[in-house]
Amino acid sequence: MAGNKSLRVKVLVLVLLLSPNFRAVAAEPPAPYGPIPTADQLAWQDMEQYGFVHFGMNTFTSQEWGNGDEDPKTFKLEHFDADQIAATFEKAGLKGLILVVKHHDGFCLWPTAYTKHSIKYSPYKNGEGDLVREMSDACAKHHLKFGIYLSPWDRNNAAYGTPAYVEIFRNELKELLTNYGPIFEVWFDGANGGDGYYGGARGKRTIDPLTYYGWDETFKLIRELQPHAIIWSPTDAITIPADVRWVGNESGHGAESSYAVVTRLAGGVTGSWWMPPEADVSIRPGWFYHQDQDLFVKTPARLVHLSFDTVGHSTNLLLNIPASPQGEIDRHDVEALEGWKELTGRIFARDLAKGASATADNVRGNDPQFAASHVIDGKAGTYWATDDGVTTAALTLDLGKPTTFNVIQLQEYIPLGQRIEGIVLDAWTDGQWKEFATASTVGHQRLIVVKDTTTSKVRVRVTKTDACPALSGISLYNSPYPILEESGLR
Ligand code: FUL
Repeated sequence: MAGNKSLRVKVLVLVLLLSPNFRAVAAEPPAPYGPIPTADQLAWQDMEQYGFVHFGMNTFTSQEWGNGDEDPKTFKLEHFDADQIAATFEKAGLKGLILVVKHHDGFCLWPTAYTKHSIKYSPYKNGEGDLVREMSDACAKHHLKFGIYLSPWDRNNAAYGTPAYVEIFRNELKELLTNYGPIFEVWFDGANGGDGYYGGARGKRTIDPLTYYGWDETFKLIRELQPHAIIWSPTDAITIPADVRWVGNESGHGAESSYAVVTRLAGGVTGSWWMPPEADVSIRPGWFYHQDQDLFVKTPARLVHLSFDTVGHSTNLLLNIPASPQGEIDRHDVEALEGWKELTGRIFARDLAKGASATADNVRGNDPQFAASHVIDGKAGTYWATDDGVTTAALTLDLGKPTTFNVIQLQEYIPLGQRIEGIVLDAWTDGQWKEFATASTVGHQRLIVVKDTTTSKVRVRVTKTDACPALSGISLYNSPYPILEESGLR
């Protein structure tokens, strides 16, 4: 009996060794290609959409850029409804909120010990108020990550332009990073120097934005006090790389070919970093609330288009929704956000690729771990990959029956880096493949909008890639709303 059993075991081992599946288990995942994201950058990328709240002295003077000579008493806030603001963000599907705690006019929304130009000297709660506290508490309650925008340029401060101001700035930052819980993103604006009040001296102060602030020291401080915070790059000249960069416009456009990796000169050496783009854009013409702009709030359709143009191009969307002098999000903005949420829900209601059968002309080591089916398993952590050296490959989804769609969503497995630079989509039409769309980069997410397309089979061809492709998601949607027609609004 014992002899029989050991024979059976030997036969089983032989069968396993010879089966393609068994050999596949031994396949190694592809090596990372180029710079790769940190865990915090990946978590940030997954947020996709979050918002700014511009609120401050400008809200009460109806300005965009205050000069810095405004009396703190002008900040006539009677009631601040942090709960309404956070609830509005949460309902809109935004994942975080970045509060402008000090704009260029220098007025601080928290009772800082480092300037008298703050809420402490305003009528709000008789100087006992702290909007950073109120807002960060409300964000925690509404499941929003909380971030801060602290303007480096300070048109109020007498010391601006001298090393003493840089110390003040860092001390303000320290207060913010140590008193208000976890900060997911620290945002520094690029506007710098120029005219201001400067403690009564008035006039123009010019600084060198690359050297004046000593960003290296400031970044070290952030890394030490909030190691998980994402740092928004305030300048192109970096020695310590930031985590994310400005997309290059304030109108909500991601690049057609969108790269998370940048190559720049830093400290005299050219280096490459994972530093994906973020697009900041306002729901209104201005960044701050102005009543005469109530009728110019972006429509739900425009917001859908914005998010396709940014998140659909691997660019996180930072949508500004300013609070009004009543300390809340105005109803015009609330209505637009509700409409946006509803339209988005309708577009992504049903993934028509779910349940399809997926095959590929190359699967890494024939290993089920890298099978084509992973692109439709709904899991971000699994992916289809090919053998090393494969730079063109095709994956086919058999939908089983003629299916109509107009949005294709592709996702690359970015923990291994960004690889793909060319994609072609074919539809099975009249017994042959017919190309119906192309795209360049994929990255975290690529949304491709096409005319209504009806087919029973879709083929995704990778036509250009820097290393063997690793795709984690392919989805098909049928938007009842004509997204393409909005593209004229670019
Ligand atoms: C700009 C600033 O000058 C605007 O006022 C606004 O804060 C925007 C987000 O960044 O550069």
